[in-house]
Amino acid sequence: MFDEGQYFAPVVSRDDGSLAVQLGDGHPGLNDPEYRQRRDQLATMADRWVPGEPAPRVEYTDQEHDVWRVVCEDLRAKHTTYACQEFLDGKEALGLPVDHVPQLEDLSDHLEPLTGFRYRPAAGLVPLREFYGVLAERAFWATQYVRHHSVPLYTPEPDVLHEVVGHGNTLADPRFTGLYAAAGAAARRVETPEALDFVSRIFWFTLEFGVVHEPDGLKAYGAGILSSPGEIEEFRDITIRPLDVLAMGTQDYDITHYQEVLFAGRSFTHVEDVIGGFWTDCDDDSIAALRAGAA
Ligand code: TIH
Ligand code: FE2
Repeated sequence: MFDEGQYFAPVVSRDDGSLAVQLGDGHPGLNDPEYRQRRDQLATMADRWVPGEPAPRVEYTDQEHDVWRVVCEDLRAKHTTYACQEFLDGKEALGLPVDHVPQLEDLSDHLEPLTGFRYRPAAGLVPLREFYGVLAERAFWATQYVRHHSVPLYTPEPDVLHEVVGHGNTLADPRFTGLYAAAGAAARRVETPEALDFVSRIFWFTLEFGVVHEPDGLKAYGAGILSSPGEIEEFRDITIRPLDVLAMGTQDYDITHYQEVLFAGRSFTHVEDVIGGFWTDCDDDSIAALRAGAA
């Protein structure tokens, strides 16, 4: 139950050293040979990346730029309505293009002076401990492929739109990156799979799917909501629970559908205090004690 799961569609190596991405049943690109070839190509490029070198530059196609533009244009007004202030601050600082897919390396050059963060290109499979651990060094593993053009409004797989529009805008804001770095430090500190699982669920319900009360209503700060033009319109209508470390660290979720329960901070400061504070102090023993109290 506590295996250190994988974040993305699995990839397998071919005899020639290239990678093949395994798209599951029901994936919109499953029967689109061109899309599959593209996914394999980008995964292979990322796999060949060597730490310390720039992330590979991708020549995006017109169709990929179109998907980027459709999603960004759709999200423009929705972010104004539904995104929390700190996200909007990061968005202003980063100034992402709307009309083309930007390169990870160029974004890293913009992010680094703001918060110290840089992207690393992910081929697909990033084990949880590695994915979270490098946040402590202000590095963020990111995919470079674009979601299938038939499903611009929601994808169950993290694509470059999610990594950049969802996470990138937050990685440009120092209050957010304090939280990311604290999550990374926690992931490095804990040793048991149970504790890592606990830390990663809290990440899911905060930096991926967190919401926060602001004076004019409930806002999203989680990258998974903020990169989905579909889900961003729904989050105010579902079950919203108060921040609670034990509840969040043990709550199940389904990565393939809109979320059914979210946890709201009373303010961004409240999230920093409760969640940032937890990540800063937690260890195997404190997490085991929390779990035992729940039993
Ligand atoms: N569902 C998000 C989107 O459509 O942008 C992507 C993901 C967020 C978290 C996991 S996958
Ligand atoms: Fe994400």
